[in-house]
Amino acid sequence: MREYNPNAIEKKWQKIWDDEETFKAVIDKDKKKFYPLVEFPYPSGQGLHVGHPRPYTALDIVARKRRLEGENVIYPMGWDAFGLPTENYAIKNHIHPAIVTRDNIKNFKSQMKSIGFSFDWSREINTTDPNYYKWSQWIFIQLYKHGLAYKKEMPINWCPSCKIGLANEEVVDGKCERCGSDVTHKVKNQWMLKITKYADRLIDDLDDVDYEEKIKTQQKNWIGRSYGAEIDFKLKDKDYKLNVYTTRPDTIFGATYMVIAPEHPMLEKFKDDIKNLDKVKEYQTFAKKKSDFERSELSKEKTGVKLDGISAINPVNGKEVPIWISDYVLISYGTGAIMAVPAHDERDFEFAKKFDMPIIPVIDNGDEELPTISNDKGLMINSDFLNGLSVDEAKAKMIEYVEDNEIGFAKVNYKLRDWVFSRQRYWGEPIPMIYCQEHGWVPEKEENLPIELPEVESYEVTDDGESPLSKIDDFVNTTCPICGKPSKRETDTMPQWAGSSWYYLRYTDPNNSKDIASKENLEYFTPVDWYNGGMEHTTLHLLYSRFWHKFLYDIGKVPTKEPYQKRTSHGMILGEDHQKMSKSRGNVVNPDDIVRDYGADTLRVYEMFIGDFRSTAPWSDEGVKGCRKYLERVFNLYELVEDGEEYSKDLEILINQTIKKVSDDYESLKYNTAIAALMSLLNEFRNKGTITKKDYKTYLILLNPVAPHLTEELWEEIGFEGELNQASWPIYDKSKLEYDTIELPVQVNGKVRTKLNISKDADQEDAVSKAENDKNIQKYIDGKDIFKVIYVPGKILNLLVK
Ligand code: ANZ
Repeated sequence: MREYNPNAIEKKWQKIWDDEETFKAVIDKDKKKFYPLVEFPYPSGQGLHVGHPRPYTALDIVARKRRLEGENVIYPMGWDAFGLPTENYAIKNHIHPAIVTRDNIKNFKSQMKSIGFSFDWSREINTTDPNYYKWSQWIFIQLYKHGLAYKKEMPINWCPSCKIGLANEEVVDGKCERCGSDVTHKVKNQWMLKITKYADRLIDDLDDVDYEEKIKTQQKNWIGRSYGAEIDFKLKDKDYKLNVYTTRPDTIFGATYMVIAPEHPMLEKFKDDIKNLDKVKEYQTFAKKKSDFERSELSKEKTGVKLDGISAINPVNGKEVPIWISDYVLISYGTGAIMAVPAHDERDFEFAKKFDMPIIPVIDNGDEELPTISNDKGLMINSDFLNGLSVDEAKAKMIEYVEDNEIGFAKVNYKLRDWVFSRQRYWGEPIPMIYCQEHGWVPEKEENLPIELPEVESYEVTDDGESPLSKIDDFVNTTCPICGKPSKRETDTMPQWAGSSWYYLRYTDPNNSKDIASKENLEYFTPVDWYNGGMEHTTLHLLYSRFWHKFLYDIGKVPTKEPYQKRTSHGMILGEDHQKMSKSRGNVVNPDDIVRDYGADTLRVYEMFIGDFRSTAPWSDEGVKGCRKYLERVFNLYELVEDGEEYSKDLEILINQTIKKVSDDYESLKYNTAIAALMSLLNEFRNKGTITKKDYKTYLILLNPVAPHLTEELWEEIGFEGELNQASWPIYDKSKLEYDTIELPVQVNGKVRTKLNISKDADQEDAVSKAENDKNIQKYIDGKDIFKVIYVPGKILNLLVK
């Protein structure tokens, strides 16, 4: 056995692919295009992690296979390079973030190249390049011009440690997603994007795309559309209507009290009427300390204060109901006030139990014991004119009632909030807006874009939380694009999600200086046919980019309604200890080490063989070694090759089956079972001892997408025509997918005793041994001697015994 030395082979082929621009995509209208996309990384100082190559390899396999099938594949890569870690590193080490970014990109790129991904490097993009962010700024201006960007003073999630405003999505369990500190609130004037205007389309258009179901569900839940009604409850003896949002207008006869958020404006308005105002104020301070997340946790102990001196009237039965303040009602959702129906809502139930309030069941679902929280099956009771109706009928009837009586109306609500788009940081795209005393906010003239980030002495946020740009007079002081009078530039920058919201468009035409990308390129290459990424991006990046895309569609900039036709997700790779890989745990595996010690092809095979692509999988050095062994066997397969332009007769079916399996599996994220099938075909080759050139050729092509360097090398070595990447993907013969089996009648002493399922070409030894193992035959031959065998393949087997 000769020694497999992947390093030399891999460098050689990587150079050839680079020199020949093998994977460069050019418009070719005669060919079907295929646009696979993986999420471009944030080029951190840590370099590539073994988690990165998992999705990159997976779609590289699909990209390479589709090229062999004759498709015109555009598989691009770039850098999502604005963001906090780089900025924090720059602050700490006094290096310009642009330099940190450049060095990190260099490292990432050489790591990626060493793994042999078939990226079209001529389309590389970098979100921090002014030629790129010019267009992020341009898109912002269009959003502004279409009324989708506005400035608003509002409480934002504030990380006291990073000194940055966070989007809701960046707050995880009440903590800053980046540094883990407790998030507080701060009122700031922020640029906002009206993603809520697109809420319906972001839900409804999911019907037209092929996303994994769990991704669709998460997006829908995040947007959180619910159908209900707003209903007015008059305050007793006051000219004021307390307006509630409910998804269950049917349960109104069971509303025994009301709850308003501690921030509800009514409290200020009636402060003179509230007798226990001190308690109320105390409670408001207490609630302020908690995040919305903590406040809405179901399991948490309910707290609240009953307003003394003020109450409301249930509009359907005229009964007086008390009003409470409690933090389980959020000011930011619905109307910030609810009618509480403790018999049928879990939170209300807990609250009513704790504070000893009446619980009136209004739905009879047949349970012996009322009330019951399971609340949408059964007929209405205790509900006057709704009695006897089903829940759905009662909902409709109550909405009709409140509308007729002008005490409310049907209402659709969303959990989705507008997108806080301002960051008070340095390392982001400057928001291209100017404030003029006379004209208010005015967008920068488009011909002046990009507004480049100026040099600053310090990248640190000012103590009052303003962007470091606010300290650069040259940057701040400008003139109004409308009247030319002295004006001030916006100093906030965009969030990290900006550049990634449209990058897949730029790949189609990365150097265009006149447009985000030309119409021709967009029409040919978009939409992305297959986008793979992490589940953690489902409600952030994926939703944001769908929003921007829809907006660009509305203004005629892109030809499709949706950016991504298909979306899949991968599982994380864990350390050998089954924990998430992290520096502090010391369980991080560096892909460079694997490439150096075992080769890129081994890394690729292992990353795909590690387990089901969608599931998390622990790293295993033993597993890597096993994959290396497999490739060593492939490397020595040439020893078995003899001339022959057809498949080996006895392998024909297995080869056809393997082509089918591998082709299907590569397209359906089943990389591990595809590789298993290739491993078992290799074993069959070795068992047999010799294979034909066609057997070999087919094997190399099938394995090529996973182990591209080794297979190219073997292809060249044996002298097949051209380079493997120019070959054609094998097509299986449908008529040769199954062994021909027949029902073979088996006689004992001339009498048919059974029928065996057996290949029509089975040899005599095979047929007899199968017959001997058959229960029906054993009865007649046990303890006897087979003295003669008559066998006509495909026809009959006769055993003569005595
Ligand atoms: C009465 C009722 C009876 C309710 C019942 C539910 C079940 P989704 O589906 O999430 O939209 N709610 C309304 N505004 C709220 C706020 N600002 N903070 C906390 N809870 C609020 O849920 C809507 C339901 O959540 C509403 O319907 C309201 O309680 C509550 F058997 O009204 B319901």
